[in-house]
Amino acid sequence: MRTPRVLAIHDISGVGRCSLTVALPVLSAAGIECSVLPTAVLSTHTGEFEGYTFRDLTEDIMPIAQHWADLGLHFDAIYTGYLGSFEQVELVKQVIGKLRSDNTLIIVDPVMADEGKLYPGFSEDYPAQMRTLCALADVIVPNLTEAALLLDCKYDANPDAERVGALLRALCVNTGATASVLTGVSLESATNMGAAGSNPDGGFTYTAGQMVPGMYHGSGDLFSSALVAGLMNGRSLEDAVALAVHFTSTSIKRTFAAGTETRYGLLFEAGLAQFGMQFQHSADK
Ligand code: PXL
Repeated sequence: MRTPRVLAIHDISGVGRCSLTVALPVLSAAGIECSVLPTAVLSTHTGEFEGYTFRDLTEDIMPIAQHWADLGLHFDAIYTGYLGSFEQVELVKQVIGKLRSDNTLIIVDPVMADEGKLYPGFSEDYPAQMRTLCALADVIVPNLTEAALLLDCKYDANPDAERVGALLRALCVNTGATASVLTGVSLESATNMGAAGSNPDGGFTYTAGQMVPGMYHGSGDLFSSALVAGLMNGRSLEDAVALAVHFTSTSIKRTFAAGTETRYGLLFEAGLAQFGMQFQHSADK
């Protein structure tokens, strides 16, 4: 059995459990080789921290990708997340063009905003630039804020099922992505929170976990990384959304119960072995 290889293109924030410090352990636990292209090195993520350092690695992006192209490496998926700048989005599009082959799955998490606001450091024209990266994707994974920015429509924090369906369809039509997954969606009842994934027939599927009060940094990255883990293990989009909701939701509950500062991220480590177990190949059991 060949180990699938995923290229994760994100920043690495040393502390705070997001981007590559989440993608690496989650994909490895799921039996996937996670190659990394770090776009920047930060001391912490940019949410709720002040005085963080930021080392931009823009100049290294193309030489790194070129080396891999020269080595003739094959990537089964390319998974992008937080990108430091407008220019980096452009470069990542070129990297995808250089390294993708016919059967490389492209997953774009258009990390740029939450709770109705762009993250610090992103300009108003960044969403339009991110839309051009989404056009290359098989699957995009925006939260509700990012969806509104990609569609240039009003942010609705609590859309009903009809609106969620319309957003998912519009995300595919307007960006050119093949499928879309919307995170931070609460349907069914005010006490649940989950994600919805588009169906090729225009409908969608929805999975939810228990709603926990508070805003949890890195939950989008944990969700997307788990989604990629599911897809690379041959799960359908619906099943991958469900397992990613489950893993994220249990991690949020554990973090809430521990009462740790949410800016330090989700306590996902204690659930990682169990998460990986669902993907164990019968030969390894
Ligand atoms: O979790 C997304 C993320 C990733 N990387 C950096 C961030 C954020 C969100 O704030 O600041 C550097």
